[in-house]
Amino acid sequence: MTETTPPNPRHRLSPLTCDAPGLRQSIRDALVRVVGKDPDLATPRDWLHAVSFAIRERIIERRVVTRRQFADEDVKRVYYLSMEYLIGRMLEANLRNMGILEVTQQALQDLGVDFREIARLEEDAALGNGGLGRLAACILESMATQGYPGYGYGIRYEYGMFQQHIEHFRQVEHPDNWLRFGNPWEFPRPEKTFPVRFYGYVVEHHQPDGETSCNWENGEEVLAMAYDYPTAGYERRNVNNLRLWAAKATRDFDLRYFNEGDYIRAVADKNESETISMVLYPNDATAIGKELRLKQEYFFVSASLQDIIDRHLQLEYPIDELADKAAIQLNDTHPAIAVAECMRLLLDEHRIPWDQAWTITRNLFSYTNHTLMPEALETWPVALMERVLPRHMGIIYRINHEFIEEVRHRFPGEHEFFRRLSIIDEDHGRRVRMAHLAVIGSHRVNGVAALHTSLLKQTLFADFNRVWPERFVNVTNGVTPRLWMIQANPGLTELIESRISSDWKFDLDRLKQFEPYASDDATREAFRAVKRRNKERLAALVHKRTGITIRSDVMYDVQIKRIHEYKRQLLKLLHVIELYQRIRDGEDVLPRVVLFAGKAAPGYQRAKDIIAVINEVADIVNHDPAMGDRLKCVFFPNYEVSSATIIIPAADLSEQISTAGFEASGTGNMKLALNGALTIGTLDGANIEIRDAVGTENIFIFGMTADEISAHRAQGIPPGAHLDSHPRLRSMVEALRDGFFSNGGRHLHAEIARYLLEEDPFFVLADYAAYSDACAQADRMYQDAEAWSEAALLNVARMSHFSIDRTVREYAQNIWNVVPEPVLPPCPEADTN
Ligand code: C3B
Repeated sequence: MTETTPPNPRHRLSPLTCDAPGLRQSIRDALVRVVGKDPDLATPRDWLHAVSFAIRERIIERRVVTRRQFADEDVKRVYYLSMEYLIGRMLEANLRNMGILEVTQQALQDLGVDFREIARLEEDAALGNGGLGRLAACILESMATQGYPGYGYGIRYEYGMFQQHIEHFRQVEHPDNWLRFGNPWEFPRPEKTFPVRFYGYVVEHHQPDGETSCNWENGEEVLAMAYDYPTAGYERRNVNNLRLWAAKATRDFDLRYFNEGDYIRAVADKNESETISMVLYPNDATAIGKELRLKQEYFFVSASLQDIIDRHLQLEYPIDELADKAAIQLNDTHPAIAVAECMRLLLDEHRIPWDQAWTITRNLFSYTNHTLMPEALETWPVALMERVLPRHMGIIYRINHEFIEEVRHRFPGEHEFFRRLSIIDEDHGRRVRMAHLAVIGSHRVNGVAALHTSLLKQTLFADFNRVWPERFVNVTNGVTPRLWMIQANPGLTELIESRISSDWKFDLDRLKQFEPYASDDATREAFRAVKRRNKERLAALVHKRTGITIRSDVMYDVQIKRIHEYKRQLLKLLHVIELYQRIRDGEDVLPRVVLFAGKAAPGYQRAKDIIAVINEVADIVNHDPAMGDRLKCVFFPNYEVSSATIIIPAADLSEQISTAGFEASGTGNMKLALNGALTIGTLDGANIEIRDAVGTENIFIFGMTADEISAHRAQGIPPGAHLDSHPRLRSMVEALRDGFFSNGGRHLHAEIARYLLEEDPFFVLADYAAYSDACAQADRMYQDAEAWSEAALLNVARMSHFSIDRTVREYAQNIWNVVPEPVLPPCPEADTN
């Protein structure tokens, strides 16, 4: 059936029941008929798969209804192109959003199965590195919840983000073979398969009308096969789709080699094509520059665009109306080649003239930038691009030529300006600047927090901002309250629910009604009880993962994010050393647990060294009887979405201490504040907007601003000059340097001390005194439990701006020009007639 065919009455769905007996039956059936197990012999994982299959049947039903509704109503669709989706576990999220969590737990209990026990067995879908990938997952969930016709496109990596083990204090990477037990949440779509070409050459044909048409010939073809992951909106029947592409060889074996008797080579070749979707690159802040990475990018972009255009044509829309019926968002520069691929498809496959194709393309695309760090911006050598994607290189040259002509006309004589704007960087051995292609090919470009967008306009894209000031807009990030509050923190959810009506779950603005309860004694006490239970839950997990025992009646101070110099885990570690020394000196120090978690890119040696030093310091601190349980330092291994949902609700203090001007937004900062942790942070990224929302008295802001950092850098003060800014900073750094905390890694500690004293590119020492003061201020407030609880509750109540639903609405209104489709009422049982 094509998308336009009216529903055939014979194809009427008779929806499955969602009551306990119906679910029980489905789960038992799935166990036998799909998993293939006798219930008497079933393992917990068999039950996990059985319940997942039973739920997926119900999700896909709603997907069919949603798809039909979109087809009938002639909607404009949004396509989100992202190399990363950091989804986490799917069972509980799907059950909750479908509104059938409790009833399913009941059904399992009737079958003698413990939901918690089996849910824990599910592997996280970790197809992303960090903030950027998690944002993509939150956006998909919000589009479904709010009823936007949104489609995600990405890569079905065979291996996701590596698993981090800590061995002898160091990070060791293990492959994340997340699909090894099979994946009940995906629907393979072998019929949705598109060819994707690499290499080869371009043949030009001169047409009688003077135009030139091009054929891209020869080279290698790989097939992109679709796997669909339905994404349920919260208590809505809308189910959207995430389509991930896997690479398949075009033919199973190369017959040539077969005939030559070289069986092994034939099979090896097939495997080589399939490496394209094999593994996620585990880098979040540096461009990788490998040919395979470029192939991954083009692979998923080409398949997605072919699919988008196919759907458009199947719906019988004219090709020149593509940008009226679709909006495509580029999540960072990774999919920027889409601009050239869209042109190629329109020009070569659909025979649209250049100018018209260019107008369509620009109206279709918009681009989100997620970082100002120059090393994260992708550029490809022209020679590599010419070899791998010869047709695209030709298209990029022409886009660039026409663009430079346009600016030459508007800004005559400014040759230096043209050189800086050009897509081709002539200064570093001729490279293609993908960010420039993305800006030129988009009608809107956004940063992800107010400060970030304004810095983008002043620095990275200052020249483009002169050409097209209206093109640059801000859309501050957000987080989904469904995962980061309702699922992660049932205790706090229940407390809020007992005070205000439940519509805040869809409309976080309503959370403001909770504000008056911040000054209510009973609510504060209840809040502390919830925190305490969340800490006990985390303490149990910490013990299980690390063997370290932590108290649950002390301050939990957490820094959880990728390990990076600019995020300044070393600043927090110095504070741990300060506390350690003060306790040893007999001072009375507020008891606390400091918890770090985060992965380092495997090739990023400094970040890996930082992990090792944290672990060694922690080992000394945790084993020193002089600490008397007043200080514990934990490095929580293998930080992932599922562990974040346990750590975040237990936190009191949220460390957001990046060097100002470097963190584009941050989203962990939002999750922690929403769960009633107070932020200690710099004026960086979204911290600024969080401060404005929660009030300066409910957050601890310290350190140099982005402007002050620039000025400070210009002064060129040696970092060692800051040692006297704080009474003990010198002895702390010297203790590190002299190997006081080292456990075989003495050289490493000396090197970290040297790095701080001589290089300190992210101003750890320069900001230390201010940071230590801010920590002391937080400690004083924490000692007044009532004052602290009030501030924490005000944080919760004032986080409405940071709902991903607000973010998605801003994209929809200001960038995509799409409207939500009226969502059917949230009542699954009504389907059962
Ligand atoms: C991150 C940024 O580092 C964060 O500040 C930001 O909140 C998120 O993106 C989401 O916008 N980021 C990332 O995770 N990976 C990149 N390659 C670039 C930015």
